[in-house]
This record gives sequence, structure tokens and C-alpha cells, in this order.
Amino acid sequence: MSPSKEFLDALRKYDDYLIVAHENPDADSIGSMLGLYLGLKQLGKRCRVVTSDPIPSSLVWPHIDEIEGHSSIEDWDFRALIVLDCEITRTGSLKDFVTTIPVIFNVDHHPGNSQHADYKYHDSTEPATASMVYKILKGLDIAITPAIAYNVYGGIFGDTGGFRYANTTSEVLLVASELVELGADPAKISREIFETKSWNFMKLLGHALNNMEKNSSGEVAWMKLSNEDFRNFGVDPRETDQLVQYARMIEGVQIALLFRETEPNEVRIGFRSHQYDVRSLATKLGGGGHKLAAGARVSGELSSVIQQVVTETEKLLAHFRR
Ligand SMILES: [Mn+2]
Repeated sequence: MSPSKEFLDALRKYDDYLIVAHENPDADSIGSMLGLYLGLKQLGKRCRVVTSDPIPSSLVWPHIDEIEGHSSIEDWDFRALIVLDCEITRTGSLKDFVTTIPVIFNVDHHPGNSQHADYKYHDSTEPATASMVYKILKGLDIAITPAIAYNVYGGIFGDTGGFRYANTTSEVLLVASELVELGADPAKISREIFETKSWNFMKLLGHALNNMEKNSSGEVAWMKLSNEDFRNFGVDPRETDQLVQYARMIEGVQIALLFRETEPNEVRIGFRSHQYDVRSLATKLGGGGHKLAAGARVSGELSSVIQQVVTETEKLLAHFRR
């Protein structure tokens, strides 16, 4: 679905924008923010891009150094806010500041997005927010420069798992083709997003694989990392949210889980499946996400959270098969 005329007209109307996305920014949120930022600047808008958390160091994307930290914006008087790839509640430490901005634009592809916004472009059939940004730029007749192409392609590549997930459509492959034509570098982007890991990360991965577990039927597999593991291996928990893919690779596994004790007594859970709606599980625990890839954050002791969630997961599987 393309953005409405009303949405595009409204974007033309305002002169200054603060562009934000969710905490712990990923390739899609970064590519979307920078793609839209560079595009709106072509229209003569004043724009700033701000995140609550550091950018992954492996991403060396055009204009990425123009993304600012939280402290640089508080004395600014923005007319309009653009929230990408999430609802305002997921903007981390930016939340209190951004809610003071009078006009809200929201662009997101997560199902269940209930953000109130003056102008909203929401489509859960889109593989990435970056593919929606592409449609906004086209709708505004903005020229896709090599820097924009790089960022938008990067966002799409990230959220489709490198064109491997079920959200990879023929439409998005055509968009990707055009973006490569216009200057995106597929090999470099692939390396930056999926194939640049620190030594410590690889050692932690080995530890996590060694300690992987499965239930008696072999249909639920899970990985766990304690707060102590992160300290011992010297790895930032934020680098590890994709580890769950290894549990999902196992033959016969229907639902894969990742448990990370990111703070003492706080467990982040990642849910993945090839076919079952794991978002319902995540939502039950106060989280959310996509049908086949979701997450939640709960407080509690690691082993008891694991026990409880594995039991819930087995119940869900039984329910789907009834
Ligand atoms: Mn996304």
C-alpha cells in the first residue's frame, strides 16, 4: 500500500522534523530514518535524526554520523515528529521529549501498532519500514541518491533477513533491484549487517550453542544467556538479539526461543517460528512484534522465566494442532 495523498501533502507542509525510531536501533530503523532524513532535506526541510541508544558499530552507512544522541535536541523547538518502525512508547529515553512535539507522523509495519498520530502510514504487509520510506520518497518525487539508496536497501535487507524471510515479496525484490541500480552495495551491506562480529561475540555464541536445550518432542528449542555470561564474555546484550536464529535452524524445531538476562532479574525473550503465530505469546507477556518474530521483556529469575515460558510455548503448539 502506498501512502495516502493526505499523508504526503502533510509532509510537504511542515518545515522542521525530528525523526526518531525505536530504542536499540536496527538496520531497518536506521535505514528508514536516514533515507527519509536525506529525502526531506532535498525538499529544503530542516531535519534531525536522534536515537536513544548507540548505533551498531558494524554499520558504516552514508550520513550515519549525522544521527545524534538524545542530549543534543532538548533545547530545540520542533513542530513535527516522525516516528518510524514503532510506537512512541518504544522510543526509549526519547519518549518524554518527543511527546511534547505538537504534530505526529507515524510510519510502521508492525502489526498491532495502535499509535495515535495526526498522520499515520501503517501497513503490516510491508516487509520493512524502509520499503514504506521508499514509497514516501517516490510519492514526494524525491530523487533517490546513492546515499538514500544505500540506506533504504540496508533497512529492507535487515528486516527481510537478507531476503530470506517469509516477508520477502516480488515487489520488494524489484525495489531492491532499483536501489542497487541507484547505488546500494549489496555485498558491503550484507557484510555490515550480518557478517561483522567481534571475537568476544563469537566466543559467546559458542557458549550459547553449547548450552542450547530442547523439549522432549524436539519442537521447542531455546538458548539462554545470563547477565554473568554477558559480563564474562564482555559482550553488550544489544549485539545478541539475533542469536535465536540458531535455535530456529534445527530440524524439527517449530518454535525457537532466546532468553537473555540483560539486567539482573530482567529477561528479554525472543520468539521465532517458521509458521506459528508467536506474536500471541509475546503479547501475553506484554511484548509484541511480528507473527513469526516477536519479543517481550519480563522481570524474574532466569531459570523460572524459562520454565514458565517453555510451558506456555508447548501449550500454544498443542492449541494450534487441535
Ligand atoms: Mn522494521
